[in-house]
Amino acid sequence: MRLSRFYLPVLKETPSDAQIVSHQLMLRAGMVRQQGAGIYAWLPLGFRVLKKIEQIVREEQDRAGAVEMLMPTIQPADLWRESGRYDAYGKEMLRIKDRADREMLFGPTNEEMITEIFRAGVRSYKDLPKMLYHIQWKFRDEIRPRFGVMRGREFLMKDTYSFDVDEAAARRSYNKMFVAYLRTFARMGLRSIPMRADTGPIGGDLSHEFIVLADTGESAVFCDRGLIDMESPGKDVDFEGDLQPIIDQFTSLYAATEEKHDAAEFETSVATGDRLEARGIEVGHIFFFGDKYSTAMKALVAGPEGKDVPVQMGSYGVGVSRLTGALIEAYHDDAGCKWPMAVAPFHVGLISLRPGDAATDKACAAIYDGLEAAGVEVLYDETRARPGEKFARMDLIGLPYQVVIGPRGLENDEIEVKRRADGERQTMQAEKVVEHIAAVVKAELRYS
Ligand code: 5CA
Repeated sequence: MRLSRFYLPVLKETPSDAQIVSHQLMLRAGMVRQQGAGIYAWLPLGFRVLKKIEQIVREEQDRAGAVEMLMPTIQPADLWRESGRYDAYGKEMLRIKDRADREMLFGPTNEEMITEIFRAGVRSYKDLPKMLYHIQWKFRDEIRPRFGVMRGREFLMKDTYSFDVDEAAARRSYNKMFVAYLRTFARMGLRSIPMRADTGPIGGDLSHEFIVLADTGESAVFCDRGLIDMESPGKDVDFEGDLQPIIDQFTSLYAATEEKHDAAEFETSVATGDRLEARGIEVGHIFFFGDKYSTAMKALVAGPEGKDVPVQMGSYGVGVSRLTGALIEAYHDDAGCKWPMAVAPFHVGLISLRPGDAATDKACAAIYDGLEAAGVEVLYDETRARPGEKFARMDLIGLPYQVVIGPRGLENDEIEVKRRADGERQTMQAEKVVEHIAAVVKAELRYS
């Protein structure tokens, strides 16, 4: 992508209303633009990150056996009257009327709709288990939208719903999502800690929040430090096998959000030096709520004994748009973002120090074409901006590698390659650059 064609409206000043670094950087780097309280337009750079996150979430859902679909954002109120949540949900629900005066709403979540879809098509336990998901915009009229995309009113969520014949089977579905979540966040470079959590308006009594530790996080959390170093399950994990040992390992140490925190238990079960009281960002939340919706909405299946039973359900959410902010909180410095390769908007920034100079243009074109041919995503800054401005902009948007080409270096057949993560610089011959970059990008994209 040529920068002159792209749309990258970077800001020089830090917007005064942005309190946390991820919000500041997302605005400064031209990733999003606010359109209303808690409502953001995703500009091309931010959109690319969002799509990368979404794709990792999707791949791990598919791997765990969930099946993708897409439900609408607008839902009829009557569906929510069936479950009893239409009144219970309160002011957080955005209620709308259409031209025929029918009551509608902008979906804050999809338990009711998926239950309606399920009951229309499944009759027997023999069709179970089923796990269905979609990645769709939600609207919650939050009292205090803040921190940019971290607590938005309109936000992108991945929500999965599981359907099982009995509680033991539902537990297996829950475990699949538990493991899928550990892997999903790890692939993005985030260490998430599953914590016992409150269920709020979704309901049920078994629930975990996946928390990424960060000083700017909205949740107060309490856990055993041992959880920080626990390795997430690898690529070879068998989702059809017994996942309980993995769940047991992650739940063996104390970890709870504020609402579920038990100070006495924390003190007796965790050694003083291992007690961690911190703040964190909730990037995912999983729930098992049994027959809460299936009984109310009559989603029954014929059980093994021939009798109809309400299906056992769970729901599992990932904050896809929130993750963009969480990732910046985890990966930045004073100069800007430092994207991990897996979620970077482009893998490499190519900076021409003297566009218009024949030798520089030629060398840039060769490397740009070579990298693209090797499947590397390049943002090519061939604009007329001053070098200082180009460097600052490239640091701000935080692509993992920068390739800097100018006439002076070319005289000695030297091209500079900078790694954004630690600022390490290397000079190399022009003919080596494509091969080198393609190799490091590939290596950093490999995950276990
Ligand atoms: N139906 C369930 C699971 S699918 C559900 O709605 N769960 S939730 O309320 O916990 O939301 C799932 C995830 O969405 C949260 O873990 C969080 O990462 C994200 N999320 C929730 N509210 C917001 C918000 N206002 N802004 C950004 N992300 C949010």
